[in-house]
Amino acid sequence: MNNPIYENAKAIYAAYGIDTDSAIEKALSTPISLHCWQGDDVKGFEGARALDGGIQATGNYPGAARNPEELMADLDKALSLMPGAMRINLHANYAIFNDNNRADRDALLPEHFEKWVEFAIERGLGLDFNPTFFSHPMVKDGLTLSSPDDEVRAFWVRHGIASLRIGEYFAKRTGKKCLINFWMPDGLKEIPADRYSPRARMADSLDKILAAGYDKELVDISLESKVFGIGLESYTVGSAEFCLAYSASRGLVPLMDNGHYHPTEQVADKIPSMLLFNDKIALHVTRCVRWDSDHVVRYDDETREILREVVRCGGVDKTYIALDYFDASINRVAAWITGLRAARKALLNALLTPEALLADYQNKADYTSLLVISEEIKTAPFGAVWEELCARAEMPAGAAWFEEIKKYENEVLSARN
Ligand code: RNT
Ligand code: ZN
Repeated sequence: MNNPIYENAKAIYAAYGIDTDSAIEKALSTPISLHCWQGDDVKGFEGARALDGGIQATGNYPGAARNPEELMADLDKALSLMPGAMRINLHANYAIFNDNNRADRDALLPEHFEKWVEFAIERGLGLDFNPTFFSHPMVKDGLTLSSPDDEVRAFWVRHGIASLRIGEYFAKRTGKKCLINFWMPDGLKEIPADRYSPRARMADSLDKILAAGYDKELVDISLESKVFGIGLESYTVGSAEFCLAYSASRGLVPLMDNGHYHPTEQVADKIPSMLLFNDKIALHVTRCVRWDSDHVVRYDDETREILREVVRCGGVDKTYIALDYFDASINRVAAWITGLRAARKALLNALLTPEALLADYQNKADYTSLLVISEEIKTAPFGAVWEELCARAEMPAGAAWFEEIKKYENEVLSARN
């Protein structure tokens, strides 16, 4: 470890009381869950043509994965250029059927994910799971678990229960706990006459799913709130208050997606309160441009602040960190890698920030020092530590990884249409 550039950076951070070696170690060992759905614009393998549920993937860049083999090959390519511990986040519509075992969402079984389980085990990865409450004919008038139609609700309750079993199976096979995240798009385009009943039905349906029981050693269940969706602008059943209150009362993990709040709300500011009152929290790290657009995560102020808050609250081991974005307008493998590396950089940056020193200034009301040091630390040689992290993970630093992806595009992706 005699890279003089790194040694110099190490000394600069040491002057702030920061140990770069342990920061690198923690940044590498903290798992980040990679969403399978960036690889094919959230289409899945059920033959769906349109994405609904108030979310949209825009763009038509060539080379999207068309089947499980292609998606797995693309994931492998992406994983080969992502430093640090990874998990794979699957959605129910990515079930892999053969000719004899096709099943609708309400009858999904662990066996429909066997190939994913093998994929994960071979690579030593954990798996997370998401029931898919969108892009399906049983979504009636934009509603699933909150529908007034008994049959619709019953169908989705069965889907929820099936998802618990799949998540438990993932954990048993991989030996790693699985996070099962529930996000229902349920909402209305127009101003509702009744905001109460859909929420009451949603709570009742979720209760029915949980009543089926699940092994808390194997899985955690999270609930993701949202503010609005495209075509569902006026009312969201699973609002922030609904999801927070429901999670708290039923022992679930609250999940915050930073695209799911009003534009001036900061998820970073919500994290301390959530960590104060929950053993665990979950995050969907995304980037919204003017709306919940799910742009590729960048190493920007918002991402940095979110990860800093997780770190300074001592929340790294209490927080499920997952990525959630889908950009169809650029090379999708590059999108995966860019977002993951940005999130990992933000985590490293947080671990390299002298939070205790800064908090001390705040507590002493020494706001001058707080401002000055906060600004000076910004130009500390972060890049040298990031390069060292990449070297320790045996991954290219800088943009060298992109050459590999361009080659992959020419040789593999461009042959798809
Ligand atoms: C949608 C939510 C949700 C989805 C995924 C595909 O607004 O963020 O997490 O992005 O389930
Ligand atoms: Zn999300």
